[in-house]
Amino acid sequence: MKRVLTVQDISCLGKCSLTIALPVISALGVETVILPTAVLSTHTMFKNFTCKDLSDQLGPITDHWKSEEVRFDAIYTGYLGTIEQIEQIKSIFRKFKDDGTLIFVDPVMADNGKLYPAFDMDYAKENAKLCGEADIIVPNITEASFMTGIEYKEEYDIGYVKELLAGLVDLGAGISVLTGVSLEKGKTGVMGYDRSTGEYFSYQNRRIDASYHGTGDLFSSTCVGEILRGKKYSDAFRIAADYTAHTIEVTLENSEKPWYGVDFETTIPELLRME
Ligand code: PXL
Repeated sequence: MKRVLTVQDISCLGKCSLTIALPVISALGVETVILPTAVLSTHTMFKNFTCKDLSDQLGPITDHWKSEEVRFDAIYTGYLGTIEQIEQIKSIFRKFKDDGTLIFVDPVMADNGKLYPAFDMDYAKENAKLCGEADIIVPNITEASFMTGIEYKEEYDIGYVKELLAGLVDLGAGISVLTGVSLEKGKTGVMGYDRSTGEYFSYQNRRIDASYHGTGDLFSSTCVGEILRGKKYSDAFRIAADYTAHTIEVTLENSEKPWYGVDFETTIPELLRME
């Protein structure tokens, strides 16, 4: 069985980061080892959330794994707390990366033109360096604009998307995938560029007028699980985009839905059948 290490916070209530990555990647038949960077009572869109930083645990935990000769087929990082933690993640890459380890970085820090409350421009610069060490990165347009210094736009054309992708390529990543790319009215999807082949790929599906927390994590976790279960990259991105859109639709239909996350629990069985 393939084994992935995912490094991100655990928001106990809120359906995001590890509480999405663990069930989704496991359901796809991939062993999911977790390294929690912090424990929060909820995600940061709640008021008065608590947060216990676990930076001092990352070294001892990974040293222990190293002494057990554990190896990973992939390392997937998501929301991280501080610049110091990004440094720690780079050393975790050095500790565990071998020829067969895929490094997948989702530089979670911003959306809709704004950084999340905990972050500033220095953090964005460090996240850009982390992306430079990755095989695959999946920023949204806001994150890409903060990392490349290219102006954020709400209205754009394919030329702007290609400019952002070129900026991401300069950071050093292998495959850069922009999420939340809307190239036609009423549609949204992903557009990516593979440095090794020089090829672009693009996938658009229906745009649903609702935004939920954790959908980026759902997209990334699905990509990681599908890639490790043997799907081609472009198929993994397409399935992840379709699954995320479908899950948002199902959530909207649920009259008892919580405001803070999506009903991925209802849709997981369908994900396993998606081709
Ligand atoms: O879904 C991304 C995410 C993960 N973890 C925490 C967050 C967020 C988004 O705000 O607050 C703690």
